[in-house]
Amino acid sequence: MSIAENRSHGLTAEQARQYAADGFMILRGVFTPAEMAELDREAGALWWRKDLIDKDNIRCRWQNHVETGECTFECFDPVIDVSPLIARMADDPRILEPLRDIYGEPACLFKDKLIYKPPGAVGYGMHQDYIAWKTFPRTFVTVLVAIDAADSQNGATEVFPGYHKQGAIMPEDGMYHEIPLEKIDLSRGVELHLQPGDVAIFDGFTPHRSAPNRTESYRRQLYLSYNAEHDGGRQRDAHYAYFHEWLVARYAEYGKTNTYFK
Ligand SMILES: O=C(O)CCC(=O)C(=O)O
Repeated sequence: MSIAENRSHGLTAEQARQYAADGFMILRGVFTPAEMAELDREAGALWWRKDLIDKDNIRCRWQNHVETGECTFECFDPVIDVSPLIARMADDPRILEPLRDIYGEPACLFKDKLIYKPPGAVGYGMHQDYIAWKTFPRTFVTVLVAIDAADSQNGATEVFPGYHKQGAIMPEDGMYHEIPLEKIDLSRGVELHLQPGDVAIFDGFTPHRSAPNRTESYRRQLYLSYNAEHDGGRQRDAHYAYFHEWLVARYAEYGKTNTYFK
């Protein structure tokens, strides 16, 4: 039976081969303009949730402005519990079927983020998403859904193909590490230039980074991450319970002890 037989959203054998070789892939036009208009409105409405956006709420991630240094809200992590629309998207066959072809078995949602990348946000240093916590799945894969177009000007995510086969590049000590740039051949970088409704998928061991957003507009993306069913099953709740404990401990190291999750 061919890989996509009887299913309308599965990968072709060539797409599956390319993903296995490179550790990332792009699927164009997965979500319709009407669906993206709805998601655009949802992300806009969430941006105004002043009851949630607070420096002490560990749901919220912040970044400095590349020119002024001003600390700006940039991400909800998690997001599906405050957005039934995004929860439905995370369960959409157009995401789950490609993942089933990558895994050879069903995918389970592990983590969900809405990244706004507002004007001036500095972006991310080189890293792999895998972090060596006892329960962190080695089959971690992220599905990025572009809400806005992403390009070099607004800091598209840049992935480095092939390295996923090496596993963890940095020590597996349960801490987050940026990867020194000399460990990566930067000429291999591929910026994920996307249009609204496009989807990119990349492996938890694929090194990636993103440059500052040097435009006056947001570069909004969903980052929905999954694990293969055999690798811990449905463990999203357990992940966030552990992640929150870990975050609270990290903040406490900097003297910040009044954190909460809402
Ligand atoms: O926003 C981006 O381009 C990268 C985000 C990222 O790497 C992450 O959240 O781990």
